[in-house]
Amino acid sequence: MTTTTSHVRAACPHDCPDTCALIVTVEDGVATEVKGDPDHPPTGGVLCTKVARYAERTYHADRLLHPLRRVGKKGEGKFERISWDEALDTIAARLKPIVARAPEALLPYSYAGTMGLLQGEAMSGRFFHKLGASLLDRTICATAGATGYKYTVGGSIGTDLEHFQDAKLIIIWGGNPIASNLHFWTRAQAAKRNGAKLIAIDPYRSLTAEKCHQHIALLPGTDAALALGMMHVLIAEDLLDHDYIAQYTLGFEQLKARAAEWTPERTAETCGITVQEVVELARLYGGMAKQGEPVAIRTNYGVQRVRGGGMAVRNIACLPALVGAWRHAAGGVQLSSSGSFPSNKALLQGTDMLRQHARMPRTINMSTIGDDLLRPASPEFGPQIEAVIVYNSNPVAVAPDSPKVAAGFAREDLFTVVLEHFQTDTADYADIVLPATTQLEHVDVHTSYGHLYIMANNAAVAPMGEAKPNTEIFRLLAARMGLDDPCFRESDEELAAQSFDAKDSRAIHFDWESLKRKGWQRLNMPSAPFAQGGFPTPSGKCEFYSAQMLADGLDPLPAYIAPYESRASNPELAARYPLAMISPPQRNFLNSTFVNVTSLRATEGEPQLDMHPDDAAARGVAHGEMVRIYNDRGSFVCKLRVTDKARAGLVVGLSVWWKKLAGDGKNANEVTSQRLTDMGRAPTFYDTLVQVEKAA
Ligand SMILES: Nc1nc2c(c(=O)[nH]1)N[C@H]1C(S)=C(S)[C@@H](COP(=O)(O)OP(=O)(O)OC[C@H]3O[C@@H](n4cnc5c(=O)[nH]c(N)nc54)[C@H](O)[C@@H]3O)O[C@H]1N2
Ligand SMILES: Nc1nc2c(c(=O)[nH]1)N[C@H]1C(S)=C(S)[C@@H](COP(=O)(O)OP(=O)(O)OC[C@H]3O[C@@H](n4cnc5c(=O)[nH]c(N)nc54)[C@H](O)[C@@H]3O)O[C@H]1N2
Ligand code: SF4
Ligand SMILES: [Mo]
Repeated sequence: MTTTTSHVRAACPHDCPDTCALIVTVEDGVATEVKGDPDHPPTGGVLCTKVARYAERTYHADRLLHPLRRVGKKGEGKFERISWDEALDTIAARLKPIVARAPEALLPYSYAGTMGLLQGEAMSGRFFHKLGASLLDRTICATAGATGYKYTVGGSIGTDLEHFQDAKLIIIWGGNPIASNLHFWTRAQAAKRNGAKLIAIDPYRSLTAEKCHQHIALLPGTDAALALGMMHVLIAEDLLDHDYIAQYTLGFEQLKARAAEWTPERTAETCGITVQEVVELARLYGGMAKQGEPVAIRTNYGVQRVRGGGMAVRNIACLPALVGAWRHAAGGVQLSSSGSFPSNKALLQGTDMLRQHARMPRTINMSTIGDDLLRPASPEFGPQIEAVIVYNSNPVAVAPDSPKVAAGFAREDLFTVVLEHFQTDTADYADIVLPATTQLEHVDVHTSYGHLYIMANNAAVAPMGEAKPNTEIFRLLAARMGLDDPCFRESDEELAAQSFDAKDSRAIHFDWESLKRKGWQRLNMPSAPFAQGGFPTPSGKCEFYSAQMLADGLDPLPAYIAPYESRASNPELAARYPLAMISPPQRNFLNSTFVNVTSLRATEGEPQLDMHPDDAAARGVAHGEMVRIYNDRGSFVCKLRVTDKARAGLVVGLSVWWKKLAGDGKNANEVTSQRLTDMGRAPTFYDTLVQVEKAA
């Protein structure tokens, strides 16, 4: 019989733009249900399939409940239980001599397993900054697009999620919101019911593309060209907002000359689509805008995981200014809303402590972790990496060129600590594994990259077993390493209270005590951010021409940068590996999180590869057969699904599988490369040529 029931306000911690408000039912100290808050406008009481199962993940039989020490070979996953004291003493004993000799030989490796400001980089940032460890460039997801967007618009600010239902045209460009941005999709459907037209631009007929009025299946990595072709038509047919251009943009004359080069014919040829598709898309977009209708673009990260990914987002971000779409709250473009949040990251992360060192520590790019773990000491590189502390990330599964990543983590002389909920592919390589709490067991504060609310997460239940929050683990490690600055003694409540500046007009009246009770608070932001210009660029205008880009060694105008690996750009490689492979997220996983939750994995079945019937026929492979996907970097095996969802020449392996839960112990990152994007030093996951054959 239940004696006490409570409802705790929480926030979804996952790397998803929606940052839902959660209400957790707790009965006698056990979380029995996780629901969406019906009153939070973005959430609207609805959660995705994954987080509706959050209790199942939290109480999973495989949760790590106490510290572990490796007893088998690296990667084998054999461990024995040890006490917290022993774990912390062992770590301090290994790290102290390394840090004394060469602090940069220590590297943090983390990403957005939790997006929380506290359990993300608060105490951990202070810890590594104080020691002078290598800095980590957190590029694995969004920096190419964010950089291209910033050059053009000035910051990660765009159309407010809460207005999309009023748009009359929505272009979903390189995103699959049914899987990865559900609460945007709800609004796109409301717009559709109000008569809006939905167009998906995606090489793959995703769940979302299938439900749009029109699907333009261009070749991967060619979006920058499509945007240039649209500009060409908009200018040639005078579908422009001359007044907006004159007042609020920079460089129109130069842009005009550049766009003139991108005839619909050249664009269609580059993108692998028809001339009609190019011309009609531009006419619809510019024509509706000219009639005063709100036209919106939701662009997402799918366009920027290729060589020219930064430029692709930049070009797309120019379009609303050309047609004056920013005049409407329901017009414009959204890539991310993260730049709207005035969080005190530098304070939380102790960035100031970097000044205590003779010089700035070097920066290691998380997207090239494979090469960097295998790199010897050198004057250019600095010391060899001798110790890595991994938290909120699963690099052995998610980082590109996985054979190198695994080889790096397998180094006998590397000391690896992994803070985790589960024994992931990466944890298998750890010397010491430390059990971390989940969102139901710790406190946090969140921003969002899809909406405009500050979110509070209260702890709903006590930590499971001996698990501890990341913040607490780094406090304990700091003490063991002899770091005695007062900042290492601040509690999570104290950190949360500092997370926003209440004097900033956007976070006005921020007060942690009241946020905790209410759960969420909307930022004070205008509904149409650039209706009257005010772009946070150097010129204050939307920059078609960017002097900053020129200074950074880039083309100052919108341009097309072909993929590293495509038939057109690299015919010799394509002769051996003729198929372009992309590996976007599965609906029921979140990157590699949830792959070990049985009910969700059962829904996705097993790793599959989608291939067009013509390509399957040419290779003599049939639906349901096991196939081997390979290139010079590696190979993995999948079950083949023959379907015209993949355009001819394209194969799609939905991701990111735990390697050890796939039949052959490998996943799509066996074949992806460590080459980086044009801007933002980001990975090129969707810029990959492969060949496919029947598996032996
Ligand atoms: N269910 C679920 N939700 C997620 C995630 C997840 O793993 N699962 N991941 C979260 C994270 S970390 C992120 S960054 C976001 C990602 O969110 P999105 O950026 O929306 O990513 P995807 O859902 O992968 O959609 C990308 C789409 O881009 C398409 N695409 C691939 N290459 C190209 C290209 O060159 N051009 C164009 N136009 N399209 C292309 C793919 O086919 C895919 O349908 O989602 C978040 N939400
Ligand atoms: N082939 C291919 N590879 C990709 C992508 C792709 O589309 N295709 N997408 C890329 C993208 S967009 C991204 S963002 C990256 C994501 O890569 P990661 O950021 O590594 O994300 P996850 O795989 O979800 O791993 C997060 C881990 O953090 C753990 N975790 C969660 N909360 C906590 C916590 O509070 N404390 C601790 N200690 N651990 C916690 C989870 O258990 C999980 O194992 O993957 C990239 N890799
Ligand atoms: S993963 Fe995204 S859609 Fe699902 S509950 Fe979390 S924030 Fe909401
Ligand atoms: Mo991501």
